[in-house]
Amino acid sequence: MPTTYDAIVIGAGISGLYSTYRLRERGLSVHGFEAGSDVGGTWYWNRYPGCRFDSESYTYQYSFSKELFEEWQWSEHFASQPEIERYVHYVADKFDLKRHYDFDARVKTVHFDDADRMWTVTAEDGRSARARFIVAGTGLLSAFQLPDYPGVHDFAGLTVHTARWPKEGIDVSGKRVGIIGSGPTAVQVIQSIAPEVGHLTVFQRTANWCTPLRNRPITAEEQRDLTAHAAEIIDHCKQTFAGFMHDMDPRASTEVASKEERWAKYQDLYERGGFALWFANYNDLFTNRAFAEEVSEFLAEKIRQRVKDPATAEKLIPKNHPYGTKRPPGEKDFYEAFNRDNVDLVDLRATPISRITAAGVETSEQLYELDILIYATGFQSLTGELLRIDIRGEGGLALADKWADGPRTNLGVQFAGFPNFFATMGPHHPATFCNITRCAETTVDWIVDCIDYIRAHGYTSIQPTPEAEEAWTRHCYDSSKGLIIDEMRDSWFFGNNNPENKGVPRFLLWAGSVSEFHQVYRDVAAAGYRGFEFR
Ligand code: NA7
Repeated sequence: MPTTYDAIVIGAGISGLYSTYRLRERGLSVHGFEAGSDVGGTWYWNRYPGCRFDSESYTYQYSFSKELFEEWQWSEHFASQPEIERYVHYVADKFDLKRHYDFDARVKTVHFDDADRMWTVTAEDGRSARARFIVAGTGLLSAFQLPDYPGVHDFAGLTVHTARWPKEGIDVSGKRVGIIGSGPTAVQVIQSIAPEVGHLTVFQRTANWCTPLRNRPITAEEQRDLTAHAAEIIDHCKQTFAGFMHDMDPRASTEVASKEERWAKYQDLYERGGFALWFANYNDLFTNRAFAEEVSEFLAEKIRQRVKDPATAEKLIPKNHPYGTKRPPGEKDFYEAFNRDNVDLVDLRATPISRITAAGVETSEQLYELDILIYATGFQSLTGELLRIDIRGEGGLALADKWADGPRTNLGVQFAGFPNFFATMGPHHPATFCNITRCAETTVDWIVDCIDYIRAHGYTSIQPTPEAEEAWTRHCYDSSKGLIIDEMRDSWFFGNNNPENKGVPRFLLWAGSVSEFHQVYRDVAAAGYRGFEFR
């Protein structure tokens, strides 16, 4: 008979670890399941070359412990994966969180028992536990995807997805390497390995608007300043649109009559780095196509300046979406990589991949022979990490069936028919467009307060009312209307590569601001968890 706990946490990443910490602090017995061999979540799996934050390090860290906050110092403005992984270990060790987890335990089933209203969680290897409450800290970009090209498993060389990069690394020196994908991950990999490989072929389906990250070491003086203002920085992030430290300009671009003045601002933001151009720009960037296209024109000019071969530069300039409609990759010398003799760019719109063969990648034009094939092809975004688990609620209702026509949630945190099941970062969760830790802490605090409320009132369970779920779901699907992204629907925000969408992308985020998200969560709790029913 499996051991029974008050709560089971799935995942030992940023939100899972914090859930474990908070639940234990409130006196609940907690057990965790983690597919990886150790803590870290995203920062455990994504250990590919060049992996680093695109949030400023000090805006991403946990803020729940003053001591932790004061102890940890980042070495760079945008820390790299090894440092981030060290940080997550530091947190887990400091708060003695690892002992609660089964590691190497990928969850296979999460089933609700109608008789005693308890959940049973079972891992692939049969390890199992029961609990009244489930907190799924399974992330939003965890279920990695390979394309469905014919022969995808036929390649005789080394195949690797960036989200499964081996711990011991891969020796790319002198090798013929191919990479499929051109999102933020691919950009980080390409600029890192280009100087090392024998030859690199980049297979690009959609060019992206990449902007300089401007990473650099944190100087002693900067550190003193950051330490002095650490709490203020975090508080400030909670007031901004997406939880980063950048403030949108209070003006719309249309209020600035002179193109020279607007252009000077783009240049300033381009110099500032991080997401400044995205989140500190004029406030109509997401709604005014002409303005987004002007910023695109500014960036296209930069690409033409940086890439020597005009034909390659044109391929690297996005033609199907303006700036700001996809998450813009941060880069250092990504564009300069294409000036190297050992790097080639293949435009998959002009010459699509026909199949993967034992020798390499075959396009409509030619076969590219390779030693190593890297897939930087992203994730079954937002839904994949939950749908890949067999989750069954009341009456055996399968989550996959409930979501057959798209996800349905209340506040992104609970699903009707799945009592006491909480997701920290699923679809339609307001936190998914956020600087993750900033919103994960709020979400977990909300969940843990809610569990406290249930226990304090002698209830056994909570789940959304069907009406509230319908209203939130409709609200989220509608929230992209009027935004430029809605005209394209071609990023992971819409699950554009998610198989369950069957080619009909749906908006999987909530297009509100971080401060609105905090308000919505506060209001619902203050109104006795309006839109949820207790038993
Ligand atoms: P993304 O941003 O989802 O990018 C995936 C990339 O892979 C993107 O360029 C896709 O092109 C490409 N892709 C996906 N499927 C295919 C196929 N079948 N053929 C060719 N190319 C393909 O994932 P990332 O890992 O880069 O970044 C994820 C997030 O992590 C990012 O937003 C940051 O928050 C960190 P497409 O654009 O679909 O044409």
